[in-house]
Amino acid sequence: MRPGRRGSRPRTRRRPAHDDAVPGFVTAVDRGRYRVLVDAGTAGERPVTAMRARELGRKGVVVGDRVALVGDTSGDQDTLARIVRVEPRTSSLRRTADDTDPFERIIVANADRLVIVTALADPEPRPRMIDRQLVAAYDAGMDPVLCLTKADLADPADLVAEYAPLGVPYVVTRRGGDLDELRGYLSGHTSVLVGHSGVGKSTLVNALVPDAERAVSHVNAVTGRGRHTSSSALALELPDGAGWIIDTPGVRSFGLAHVKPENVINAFEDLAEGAAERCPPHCDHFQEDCGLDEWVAEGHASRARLDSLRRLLSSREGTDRDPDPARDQAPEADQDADQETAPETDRETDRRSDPEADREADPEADSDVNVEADREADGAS
Ligand SMILES: Nc1nc2c(ncn2[C@@H]2O[C@H](COP(=O)(O)OP(=O)(O)OP(=O)(O)O)[C@@H](O)[C@H]2O)c(=O)[nH]1
Ligand SMILES: [Mg+2]
Ligand SMILES: [Zn+2]
Repeated sequence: MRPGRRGSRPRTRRRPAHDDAVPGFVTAVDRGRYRVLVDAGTAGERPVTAMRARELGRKGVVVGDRVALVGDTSGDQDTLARIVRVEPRTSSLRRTADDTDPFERIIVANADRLVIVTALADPEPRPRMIDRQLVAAYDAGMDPVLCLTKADLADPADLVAEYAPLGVPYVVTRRGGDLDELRGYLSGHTSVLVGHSGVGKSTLVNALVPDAERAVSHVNAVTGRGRHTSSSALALELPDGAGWIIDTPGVRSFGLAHVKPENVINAFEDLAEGAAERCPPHCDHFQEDCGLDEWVAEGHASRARLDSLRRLLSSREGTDRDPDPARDQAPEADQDADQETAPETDRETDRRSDPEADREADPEADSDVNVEADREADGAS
């Protein structure tokens, strides 16, 4: 695009600049201010409030990011550091507002486990939402685990049976129950809790992290909906250095416009092998000459696995908007996370015509996301 520019750029302007920058870990984002943990695990461990430096350009900063800070990194009251660099991410958990929205947002960076939290009742489980979150996990290269909460209210057997063919590990929790099995899945990982509002994500975080003090609120008895109590993502360290857990706000939908089908099928080793061997190029695995049915008929994989794979692939189509129109009027609590456009899928889109694209340049504008929640004082304000 700009021939010769690279070669003529003065050497001093090349990255990495800021050799003296201090590394940190973003634990919270709130209206353009970032809470960054510095010197973690040492006597000098401290949270530092930071803003993004202009030189970051459009690059988003989200919870879980590893960043480099300059300026006042003392963490003293009323000081502000600047984030001058975001280190390459090992994973990016993404969603779009719906499947037709090409502008994805990254929810959390660098996490390796996705805890899909679903209540067995109050609110009712919605398998389609589980499917979509599974797809998001596979796409991000994260290991999913299902956490079925509120087993004191309903029996998990049916839901467990439905997901058995997928081989996704699951834990069942109940009010006052012990969480050792869940701890086992979290230990040594950076895990993200996702799910509808009111399923009990913050309740779990409070039980796992003694001084977390995440606000929780009841589920509306009439609508069965949660109240979008948590309004932004927050990373908390598990006791004894057992890893990190990231609580996120309940979302109504999990758009998958950005997902590549290959990433989904690659999570099914037995079927991925069949697809490589038997399917025509660019097979969508629904077409008539798809080789997977034959692969299954020959006994290389089970029919239930193939059905589950196809269900997940089809969950990418259409939206998972609630069929009840009354519910659609309810606000969706959303992340304070910065918008980030998808370089892979958005090439055709004219960014200049996109009102969302400007958000990146003005972090304050992020506060206009459709949040109507009992705001929780959990951010770095
Ligand atoms: N009966 C029962 N209630 C639970 C259980 N876990 C959580 N709850 C209740 O469910 C309600 C919602 O819990 P939260 O932890 O606020 O849910 P959340 O997923 O964080 O919701 P958002 O922050 O809105 O996304 C609270 O009233 C909890 O006390 C459970 O295992 N059994
Ligand atoms: Mg919550
Ligand atoms: Zn196929």
